[in-house]
Amino acid sequence: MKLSQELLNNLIEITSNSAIACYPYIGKNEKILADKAATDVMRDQLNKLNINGKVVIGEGELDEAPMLYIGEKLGNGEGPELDIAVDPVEGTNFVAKNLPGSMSVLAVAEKGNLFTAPETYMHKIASGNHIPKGSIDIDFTVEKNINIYSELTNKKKSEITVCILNRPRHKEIISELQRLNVNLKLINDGDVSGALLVSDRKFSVDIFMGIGGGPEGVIAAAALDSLGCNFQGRFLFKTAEDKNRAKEMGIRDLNKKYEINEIVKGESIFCATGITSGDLMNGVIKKNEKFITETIVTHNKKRLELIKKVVSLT
Ligand code: VTB
Repeated sequence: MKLSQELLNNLIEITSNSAIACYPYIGKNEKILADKAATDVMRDQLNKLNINGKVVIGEGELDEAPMLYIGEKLGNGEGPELDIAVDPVEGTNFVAKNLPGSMSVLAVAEKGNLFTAPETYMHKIASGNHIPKGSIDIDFTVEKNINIYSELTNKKKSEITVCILNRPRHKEIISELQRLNVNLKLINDGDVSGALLVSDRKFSVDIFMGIGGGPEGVIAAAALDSLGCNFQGRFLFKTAEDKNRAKEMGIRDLNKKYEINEIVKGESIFCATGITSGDLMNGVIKKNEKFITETIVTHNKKRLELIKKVVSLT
């Protein structure tokens, strides 16, 4: 394997520590401070690794520092060349308001294998690995996709659940799903987790759809790829600035529908540690002088693994 077990262990350590760095900010209504605490730890620890990494999915551009920005070099420059996607706090509102589902996330692939995405919206659709590739399509109507899913799984429409961000822009999709008598799982933020809920039937989510962050789409695709799940995305570039930025990043066809294997290629590692407890894993727990973290990990064609770590306070 090209991405080593040592790298995987290091990434688990890093997202655990960046989640722990957020712990004091849970419920403090200070999302910027929470994000900064996690970002500082993530950057600092990534820079100590024997890697020659570059951020391909980050938060903004250089002038928006101190965030980990697109193009930032990470590592001591002495190891493998890697593309790195960072989301030190996915769900900053959840941390600030002490709500379920925030996590600290990293995804890594070999250089050139992870899509460099600008910070813009993405229209996404995801389904589990029990659905044959190419069956459900972002360009089909909601009704057509639900009918296909229903036929493939022998589920009645009333037994199907769709996860979607609760946003005014989804008014029509949500009404259509209601008309079809499909169950909704309406999430307020955190659409990386939302997309991952299709990966295992125990989460009771059949399809994830709708418009969310583009970077979050790429990160979710990295995990879904390892799990053999389906994902398609199309960036939505609205302003002239967005469009120019996309062109600068090498995106020629601004309306292109991306298949999962165009977003993430080859081997990849996805690593997410819970900050506040959610559907996927528990959040950081402080017990005596120790922190207990839960991290979900995918590495190449391995199943979603849940790793518990105990970190002593120093
Ligand atoms: C989602 C969600 C993120 O942004 O991508 C969302 O996963 C999309 O943007 O947690 P809007 O909030 O503008 O709809 C977040 O909520 C925050 O980055």
